[in-house]
Amino acid sequence: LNDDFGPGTAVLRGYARDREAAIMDALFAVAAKSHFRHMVTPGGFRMSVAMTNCGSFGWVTDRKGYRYTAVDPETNGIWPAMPEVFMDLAREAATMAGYPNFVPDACLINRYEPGARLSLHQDKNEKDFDEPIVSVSLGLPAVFLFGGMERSDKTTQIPVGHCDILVWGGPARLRYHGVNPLKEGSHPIVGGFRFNLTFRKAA
Ligand code: MD3
Ligand code: FE
Repeated sequence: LNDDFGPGTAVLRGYARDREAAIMDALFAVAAKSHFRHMVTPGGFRMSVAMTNCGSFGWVTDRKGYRYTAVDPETNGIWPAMPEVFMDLAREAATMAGYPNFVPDACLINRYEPGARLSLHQDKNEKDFDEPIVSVSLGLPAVFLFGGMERSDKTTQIPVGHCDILVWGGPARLRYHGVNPLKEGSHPIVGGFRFNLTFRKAA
């Protein structure tokens, strides 16, 4: 498929548009059960991005470290089930990108308000790095930073907008990436935020 950003990557512009309303309804239903919260890094910093999860596993961080849990530490119950519209979208996008066997068990939902950012990092808390990651952008546009295998490698800026899907696997799976501070704005459906759904196979 298209690998404009290097081997193992695929960009599906606007792919989620045919179900944007169902996605937003499902997102708010998840967030009504497990609320968005600003987690704390092991170093003690409050993240500017607010997060929640759905699926069998959710990604969390606190003073003890980064990890996946089956239980939401805020509710002490399991994470909300992954909505069918999420699962179908993630599997379709992965198949389009050449990963037909992808069955995610975790969906991290990131909420960016103006100024919120994600500094350069690798996703390394999953068990099997042969599994791809599917990322769905919703709402306000953002600039995604895509680096190399070392933190110091130069980064490419990738603009991402509402309903764009990016898939990362194979040789791209451990590349550094981040998100620039979100600019103010208002999206006609989503309002003053950007949401990002990140589908992974954690276990
Ligand atoms: C490229 N979230 O939650 S996922 C994250 O927009 C995260 O909120 C971003 O990075 C966001 O960890 C976008 C895009 C992504 C995820 C994993 C990757 C890009 C990747 C792994 C390798 C290379
Ligand atoms: Fe990441």
